[in-house]
Amino acid sequence: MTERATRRSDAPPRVLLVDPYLAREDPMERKFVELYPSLGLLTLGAYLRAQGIEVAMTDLTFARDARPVTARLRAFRPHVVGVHTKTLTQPRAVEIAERARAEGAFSVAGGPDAATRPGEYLAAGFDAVVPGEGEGTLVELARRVRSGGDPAGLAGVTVRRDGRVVRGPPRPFLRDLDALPLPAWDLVDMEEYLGRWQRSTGERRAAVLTSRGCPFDCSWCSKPTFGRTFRQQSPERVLSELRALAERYRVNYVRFCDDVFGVSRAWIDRLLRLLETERLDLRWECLARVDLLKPELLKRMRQVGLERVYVGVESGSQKMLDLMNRGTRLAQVERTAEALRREGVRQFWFLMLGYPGETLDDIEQTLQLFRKFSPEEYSVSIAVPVPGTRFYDHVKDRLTGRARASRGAGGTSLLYEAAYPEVLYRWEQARFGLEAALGKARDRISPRVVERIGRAADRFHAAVATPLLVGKKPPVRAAP
Ligand code: B12
Ligand code: SF4
Repeated sequence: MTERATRRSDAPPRVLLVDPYLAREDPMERKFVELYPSLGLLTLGAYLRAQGIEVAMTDLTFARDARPVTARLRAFRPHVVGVHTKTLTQPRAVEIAERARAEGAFSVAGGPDAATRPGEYLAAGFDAVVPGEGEGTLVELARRVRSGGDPAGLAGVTVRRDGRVVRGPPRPFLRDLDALPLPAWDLVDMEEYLGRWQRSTGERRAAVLTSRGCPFDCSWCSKPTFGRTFRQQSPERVLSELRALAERYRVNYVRFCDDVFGVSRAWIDRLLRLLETERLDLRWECLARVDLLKPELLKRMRQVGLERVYVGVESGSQKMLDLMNRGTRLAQVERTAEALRREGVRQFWFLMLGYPGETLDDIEQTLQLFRKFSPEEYSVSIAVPVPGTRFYDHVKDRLTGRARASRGAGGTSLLYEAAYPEVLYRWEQARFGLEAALGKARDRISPRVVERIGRAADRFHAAVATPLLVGKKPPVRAAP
């Protein structure tokens, strides 16, 4: 390491950031994923620059393969190559570490997947992993590598020495998110992202993050980077980012990417007041919890451009919501769904099947709730036990062989021995598909015909499909 790291040690460190996500390889891309550049990398890039580090980025989102990384390595000659990781992109990330090594650069992995299993990334060839918040750690790491020192022991850095994983002490989280510079949008081809949005929706859409972490504690949720910590930027800082996007890139639609938007009522009140007075002419969407979206708040959000809300409904059974430790009530789901419909805000529901303790009756309650509100968009996934969650711990002795291989795809296969066979969950997913189609058809064909088809499908489900698909497995014990 020493020889390649000391190369031109008089110059400031150079860091190449890489997003290994290739949209064309993502099976979910056509269905749900809407393309935005990684905010984690753009913020890291801006922070490094502010500390005097030279930064370049290769974003593979629109590429055919990872070859552009090698071209950039040769042109930029970075001391450090920093790769963002998701489970889906793990093989590509490892390939990039190999390319970095071939060009004599130090490779470091960060982001949600490397944070969950740093040892595997090190064994696969990365020189280091940063499992937590990246800004301060990457600056120190780049300086240490550039000066020829050993990064082992640096706060926030994990390395492998003599076959053992060596973790540096934890680095405290950044306290003041307002102190972060605006994301370095110029590191990616913003026009490629915005142009695609413009062609498909007529809007120039960008992603914005106002907070880090989430204070809630759903049993299946993996939060390897920020844990249960929660910090937010001031509404004024958020507004300056929105203004910069509008002025520099003519952005007129924003997706707030926070885990949960508007956790603090005082905060959201202030942001809405600013949006009311500033008149940015912006439309936006966010992910919110039903317990936080009070109808009168929703009305004000709508007045300043709210178009769509992602809602984690998850189940139509209160028993299941409690088992998942969601902290929400069915009455809140219904109140929110009604208010969203009244205000003309599109709703995207997240639903989950196959969580431990769920019976056919619970699934039926979920379907009835779905039928009642016919959300404009939805995703119904089969519960994925992600390592590091209570759900995973509860079922880890019952994982199927596919669990490891399909961790990244998520939501389409049954990865543990649940109450019913996978085919039953797939069938239930199809029932939601039919229900959604019928919901849409209500405007075009007679509601009576729609009802009749629905009832026939229910009868077929009860009399034929269920006995055929359920098999004779006894239901398993409930979740923790
Ligand atoms: C917004 C979001 C999206 C948006 C925008 C994605 C984007 N391009 O940024 C959309 C909806 C498009 C999306 C899509 C997908 N997403 Co997403 N997404 C998120 C979400 C909610 C926030 C991401 C974010 O901006 N975080 C804030 C930034 C500041 O944090 P960060 O990215 O983690 O980066 C920090 C550290 O991790 C670290 N770091 C990150 N990278 C690196 C690299 C180096 C070298 C270093 C040193 C440090 C470092 O430093 C950063 C700053 O402190 C997260 C959940 C979450 N809370 O993170 C899920 C999440 C990242 N997504 C996830 C998934 C699975 C996907 C998809 C693969 C879904 C799919 N297709 O099936 C796609 C992939 C698309 C893509 N382009 O990568 C998972 C990843 C889990 C995993 N282990 O893989 C997460 C964690 C959600 C979850 N709990 O399941 N996503
Ligand atoms: S699912 Fe959402 S609300 Fe629940 S803990 Fe995870 S991020 Fe927070």
